[in-house]
Amino acid sequence: MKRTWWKEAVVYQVYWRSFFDSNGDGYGDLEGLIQKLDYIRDLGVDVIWLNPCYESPDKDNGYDISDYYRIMDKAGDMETFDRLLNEVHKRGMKLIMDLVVNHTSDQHPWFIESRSSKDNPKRDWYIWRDKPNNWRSYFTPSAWEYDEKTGQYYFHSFAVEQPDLNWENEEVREEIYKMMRFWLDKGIDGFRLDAIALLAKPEGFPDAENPYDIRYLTNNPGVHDYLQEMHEKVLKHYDIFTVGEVAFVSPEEGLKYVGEDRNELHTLFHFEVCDEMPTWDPIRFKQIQKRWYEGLWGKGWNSQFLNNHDHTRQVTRYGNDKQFRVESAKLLATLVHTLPGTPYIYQGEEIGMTGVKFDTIEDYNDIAMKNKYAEEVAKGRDPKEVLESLQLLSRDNSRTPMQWDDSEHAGFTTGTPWLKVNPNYKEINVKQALADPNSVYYYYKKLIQLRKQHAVMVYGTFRDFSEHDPYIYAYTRELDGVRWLIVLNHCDNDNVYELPEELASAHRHLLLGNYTDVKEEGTTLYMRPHEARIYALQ
Ligand code: TEU
Repeated sequence: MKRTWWKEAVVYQVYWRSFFDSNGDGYGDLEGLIQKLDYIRDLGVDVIWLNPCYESPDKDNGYDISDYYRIMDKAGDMETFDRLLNEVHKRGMKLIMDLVVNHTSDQHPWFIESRSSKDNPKRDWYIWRDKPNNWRSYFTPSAWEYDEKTGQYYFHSFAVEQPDLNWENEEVREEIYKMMRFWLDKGIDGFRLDAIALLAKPEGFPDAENPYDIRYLTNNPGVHDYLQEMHEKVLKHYDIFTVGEVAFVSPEEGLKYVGEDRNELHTLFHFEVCDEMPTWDPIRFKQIQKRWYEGLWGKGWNSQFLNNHDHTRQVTRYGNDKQFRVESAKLLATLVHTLPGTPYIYQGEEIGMTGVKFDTIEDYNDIAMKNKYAEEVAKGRDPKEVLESLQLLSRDNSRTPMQWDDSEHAGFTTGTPWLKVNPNYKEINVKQALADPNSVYYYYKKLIQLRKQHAVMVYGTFRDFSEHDPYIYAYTRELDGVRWLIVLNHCDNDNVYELPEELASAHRHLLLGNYTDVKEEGTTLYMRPHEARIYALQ
């Protein structure tokens, strides 16, 4: 298999508005990120993924861009961005930008022109129709919005304020490619391509049988032509790393985006876990891993992540954030860093930050959640019940400010934070984590070190030795005669793992574990709640 830096890398996602506020306005900013770069570097991170910081009315926290060539005031300015890039590079790290090209803000001058009249030259830059079909958008009951001025509807896959660009229009594509070159010529190291599987729309927009199953929004014929053109005209001319957000795909479909012979993207985020597996489902999770491994291995590269700015923090959603928070956070980290693919850390995950439950809808900010809340309450449902039903998966679970210390607002801001800090910041914060040698933070650091020292962790073949076990996940990675065994007890109780014959005779050397000692007898491993072990077998 071809060895590349981005397969070996560990990526750290910075949701800058919640990372560190340098000027007291309540929003994190690029200057704040610069001040915390040493913290990120010390963890061992190679690449930073920066959420969108372009000019934006901020209806969807920067995913509604009104000027691709400017930095939004909340984040800073272009001079600060240039300095950030330079400071990242000085520390031997790389920076990839989040880029949204499926849609813009409705305040983008292109859209303002487009909606101004039917014969405006930019009319065709967006998607206009006389009649809507029955599709829903990700965030609203209809994917179409009526525009009185010209008496037509425009299409939006997300919020009303996020009209989709018309990728069939060549001028649109050329403008986007030009803008991508602008950023790449600055020296950024790649893109995380937002909602990239949505670029192509189906001919004629036929009605869906079940409008609630929004798969129709993604993977439509033509998307690969756009990506191959983007690769040809932009991406292939730079030594960069690209990761595309590709929802609702099987490994076979996914391979079309990332196949090494396809000239499209390097890697993808598929969402079989984060979108489609609401709570921990061990057998299903194992099947997903196995299928993606078999589908991609040797042909294209996967990503590993259990949360991001759209998905509730992993220790809350997939682990135990109460009695076993520390053990569970370490177990999930072990999983993400030892399964095949490039591992992602979402800011705060490395100290075991948890999700949040605010008492009122007013305390929430997430447009997806707020729209859904309004829709359900309008149907006559009990508001309290609606709030409760939306809490676990609200995107604000992962967006609360980074917890730096136990001072007011967790040391995130001297002002009023744009979103409330999780009340548990007095116990869970960076300062505490750095002072405790057994913290989640130091465990991440060790995992990342291991990845740098042992190619088996990146390039090793994968085999599951626990397919039907609902609690224990045991698998090997193997490369050039080096064999590792990972054993995880994803459970609040003790469990026993009997080593299969094939592995039983090997000498085991413990490389990393999340308990201070190891209980085993012969070929029987006694695993405590949320215990994780990485062994080298000899
Ligand atoms: O998300 C796209 C998206 O579809 C997610 O809402 C969804 O939850 C998922 O994980 C993929 O199926 C991206 C951004 O990450 C999100 O923050 C934006 O709101 C959205 O695009 C619109 O730009």
